[in-house]
Order: sequence, then C-alpha cells, then structure tokens
Amino acid sequence: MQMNLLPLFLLLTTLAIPVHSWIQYPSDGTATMTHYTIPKDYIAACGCTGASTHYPTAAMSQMAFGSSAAYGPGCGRCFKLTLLNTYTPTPPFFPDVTKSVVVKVTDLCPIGGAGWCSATADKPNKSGQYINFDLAWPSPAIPDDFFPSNASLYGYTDFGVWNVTYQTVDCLSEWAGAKQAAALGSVADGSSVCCPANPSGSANDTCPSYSDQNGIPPDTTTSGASLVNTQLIPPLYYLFVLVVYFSIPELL
Ligand SMILES: *[C@@H]1O[C@H](CO)[C@@H](O)[C@H](O)[C@H]1NC(C)=O
Ligand SMILES: *[C@@H]1O[C@H](CO)[C@@H](O)[C@H](O)[C@H]1NC(C)=O
Ligand SMILES: *[C@@H]1O[C@H](CO)[C@@H](O)[C@H](O)[C@H]1NC(C)=O
Ligand SMILES: CC(=O)N[C@H]1CO[C@H](CO)[C@@H](O)[C@@H]1O
Repeated sequence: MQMNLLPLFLLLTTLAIPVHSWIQYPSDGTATMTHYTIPKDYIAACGCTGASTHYPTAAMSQMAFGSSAAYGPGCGRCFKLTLLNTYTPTPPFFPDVTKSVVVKVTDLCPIGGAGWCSATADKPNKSGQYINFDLAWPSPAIPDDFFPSNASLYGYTDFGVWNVTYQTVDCLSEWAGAKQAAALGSVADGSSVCCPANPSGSANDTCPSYSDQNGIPPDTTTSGASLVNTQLIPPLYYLFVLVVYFSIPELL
C-alpha cells in the first residue's frame, strides 16, 4: 500500500518549530522582583532618554515585555510594585513594613542568566511567577534602604529576589518622572526611540514587538547594515522541508 506521507511530514515538522507566545498578564497580580545596575543617563532597550534613569525604572522579563530583540509593548508602562516577602533565605523574610515603588519600564530583561526573567507562557520562574521586574537599583530616585532586611538574623541585607504585587498605573499621575517630559520619553526630537509617555495598549501608542519569529527591527545604529529579513524564515523553511521530502525516494 502506497501512502502519501507529505501532509503528516509537514505537520510534524511544523510542530517542531518553536512556538512563540508572549505572556498576556492581567493589570494586577503577583510577580518577582530582582535588581540590576544601570549607569545614570544610560539609554536602555526601549530607547528612553537618559533622563529616565533619574527616576525609578525597571526592566521587564522578556516574554511579558513582548520582544526579544529590542523595544516591545512593555516599554513605557508604569507599574506600582509592592514588596511581599523574600523566600530564598531560611526562614523566609516577611518585612514588617510595606514598601512600594512606581516604575516605568525602560528595558528588556532577557531570558537566561539566573532564570528569574525566563518564564514562558507555559512555565513560570522558580517562584511560580510569570513576570519579573528587574529594578534599576541603586538609583538616585530610590532610597538606599528601600529593601527591608534583618542583618542580625541573616547576616546580610540584600536578599536579591522578592515576591511582589504589581499594579498597572497611570504614568502621568503616578510616576515620579512624569513632570519631566524628557524622562517620560515624550520628546518629539527623535531622541527617544520607543518610549511612550503613557502607553494604553492601543497599537497607536504602544511599541511594536520584535523577535526572530516576527521580524527584528531595522538596525539604526550602522548605516547600510544589511539584515536578514526573518519574516522570510517560515516560507524558506517549508521550501527546505519540501526539497528534503522529495529527495528521499522512500518517502514518496
Ligand atoms: C512567594 O514565593 C514562594 C516561594 O516560591 C511561593 O510559594 C509563594 O506562593 C509566593 N507568594 C506569592 C504571594 O506569590
Ligand atoms: C530580626 O529577627 C529577629 C529574630 O526573628 C527578631 O527578633 C528581630 O525583631 C528582627 N529585627 C528586625 C529589624 O526585623
Ligand atoms: C490610531 O491612529 C489612527 C490615525 O490617527 C486612527 O485612525 C485610529 O483610529 C487609531 N487607532 C486606535 C486604536 O486608537
Ligand atoms: C531561578 C530559576 O529557577 N528560574 C527558572 C524560572 O523559570 C524558567 C522557566 O521555567 C527556568 O528556566 C528558570 O531556571
């Protein structure tokens, strides 16, 4: 019996292409928070102006940020983050004060590293969370004693990773940098790449998403740089599969 295996072959090879699905998150929830250092006046992945670093900012974990190559839909959004507890030490530390900070997302926290930013839509990070906010700290905008600690009990003060609650907030009324247009990113002189002042989620004021799967942005840093158009990858892939298929006589 001669069976045409082509449809099955195409189906199986399609399933082998890694599926990219961004994390859709509610406007309020729980997350983890880590911290990282970013030089003052540094321009991070969103291309927000250097002035943004004078106020509280954070990088957002890749699959929630919505882009793996540059700026994404997370850029410019403001969140109120409230510390809950830290559980890496034994016993877990529950502070007796409630500390919050309102951050603007200016950077991408890529998958990899210690794994806190590695959650995918089907797999949370080690703390069971789908979002990690990597707070720019120390920062001139956040007190050095922002993170509660108990040095006499633990012998150190920096726990590194916290469980937090997050709440989507209006940048214009809640973020400390809102009074400075340049920090918000709402400058029309081209010096902010994709840093909406107060993104609403509408395509008109939200940064596009970039990835190897749906295309990476033009490289604006080098003139005349030629980039592979990654949107051509799926069609080229099918062509490749067909060529392989028809060159294996046993399959026909
Ligand atoms: C905080 O982290 C611990 C340890 O992973 C987890 O069991 C707990 O549910 C988290 N708490 C919240 C409120 O997310
Ligand atoms: C530190 O932990 C010890 C032991 O649990 C407790 O007695 C003390 O009050 C704590 N200090 C602070 C500042 O939380
Ligand atoms: C986006 O902007 C265009 C042009 O101003 C407008 O026609 C469209 O309705 C806007 N879309 C949304 C979702 O606001
Ligand atoms: C620290 C840690 O274990 N992080 C994990 C978070 O979740 C991702 C995805 O499951 C893992 O790859 C990380 O190792």
